[in-house]
Amino acid sequence: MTSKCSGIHRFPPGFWFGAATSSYQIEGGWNVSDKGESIWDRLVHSRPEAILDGSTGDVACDSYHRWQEDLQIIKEMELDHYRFSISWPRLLPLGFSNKISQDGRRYYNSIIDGLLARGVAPVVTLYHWDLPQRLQDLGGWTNPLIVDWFADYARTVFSLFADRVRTWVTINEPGSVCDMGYTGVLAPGIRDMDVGALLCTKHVLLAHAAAYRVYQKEFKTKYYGELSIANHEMWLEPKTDQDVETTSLAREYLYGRYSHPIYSSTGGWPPALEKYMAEKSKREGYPRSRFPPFTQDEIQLLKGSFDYYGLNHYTSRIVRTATTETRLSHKPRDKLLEFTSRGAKEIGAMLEAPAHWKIGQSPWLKVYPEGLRHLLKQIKQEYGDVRILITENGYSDDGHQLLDQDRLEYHRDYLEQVLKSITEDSVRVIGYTAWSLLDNFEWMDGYTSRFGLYSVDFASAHRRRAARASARFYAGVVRARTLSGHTHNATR
Ligand code: PNW
Repeated sequence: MTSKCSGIHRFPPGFWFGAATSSYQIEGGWNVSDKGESIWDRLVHSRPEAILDGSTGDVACDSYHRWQEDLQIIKEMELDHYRFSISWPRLLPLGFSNKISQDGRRYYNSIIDGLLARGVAPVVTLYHWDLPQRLQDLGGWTNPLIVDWFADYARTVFSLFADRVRTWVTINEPGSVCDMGYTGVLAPGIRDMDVGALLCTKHVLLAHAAAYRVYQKEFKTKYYGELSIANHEMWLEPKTDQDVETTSLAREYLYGRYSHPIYSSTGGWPPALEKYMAEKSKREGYPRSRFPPFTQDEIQLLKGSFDYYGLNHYTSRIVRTATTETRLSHKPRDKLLEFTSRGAKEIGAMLEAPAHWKIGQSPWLKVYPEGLRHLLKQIKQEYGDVRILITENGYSDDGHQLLDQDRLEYHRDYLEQVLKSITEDSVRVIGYTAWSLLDNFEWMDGYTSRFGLYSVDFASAHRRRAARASARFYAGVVRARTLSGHTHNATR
């Protein structure tokens, strides 16, 4: 390392370091007390073959019972914030806000109070993919009424917890919810990319905006909290000059759909994509665009519905324009590629990763730290000088090692890019959230891919947690507020 003692390597005062989890992935306690069934409970129980190791989140890290151990490790790392999510069916067993579970309420109160007692700020996500099954049976995110249902749920959450929670994420990765939920990859596992996913896109965004407006009208003047949505964004780079236009359409398709309506000064769908989809739908013989337009009122409702920019980032891709042959011959090798290759069919883009990029245990996780800096810069260029909170960033391995040098390096190298973007590009990154605090149920990968700074022994009844080298490294960064001057090596 060079310039060890210079201020260049120091994170700005007030920068937040945290770690994240989500309810279904860690809690377990899937049917305790009066908890309702979620779409993930339904999926893992009815289609065990959909999960790589046939496992479930029935017990997971058992954080429903062991939340105090989670608080303990958060304390050990001296984190500034902890991002976790509320399980909608745990708090509202019927899906609707006519019945609040006292047990669910007690559970989340304990976590929030426990965090505050330890000087840790709670960052609370309202929806991290565990929709009440009852609402799914009524059409889930494809039913426009879910906008009201979500707003009601949000109001309930705010009225219970907003006196102590200042930072909120409405929806985790709307793109994953809709595009992976409706290619059959994630729950509800419905395959309707052409229409279902795009209906979901519209409603999930309006639901976010409705929750944002509920807070703004009914809670903001009392509590001054901040809300946003957490988008998953890859850095996409054109392969050649000829691929610039395709790359920009791919960006609009993969994540501009979820950011342009909220963060742009004009609002509404990304214009090129809206035009492309309208023309394509027409060619396909649809009487109206498969990509449902917004009304003027909806555009206004969504525009500016944020207090910071929530960003989940893991990986990057090189984009080239698809030829007819590549589209037909392309065989997806993993779930994410399956989704992006469908995206490729929709917009004619092929996503690739150079062979020399390191790959995590999750086949989609190709490591390119510089991509994060490019992406942050682009967000600033597109949407102005917005404050950005990195709500997720992390690396998977098979979990066998406590000396997890690869994960340590991933966090170190991505954090270094964050620092560069703050100091050299003047991007206002206000915090970094490592995914994940501890190993957990990694959706379709079950327990075969591990993202934890802490390992969890899923074979032990106690679900024993143990610090990995990456956790000690991260704790060192949090303490020193710099990347230099402490150990970068897992062997110690
Ligand atoms: C996130 N991609 O999902 C989720 O928010 C977490 O629940 C999950 O455990 C974590 O990442 C690791 O997978 C992702 O398309 C969804 O590259 C999609 C992508 C990456 C992460």
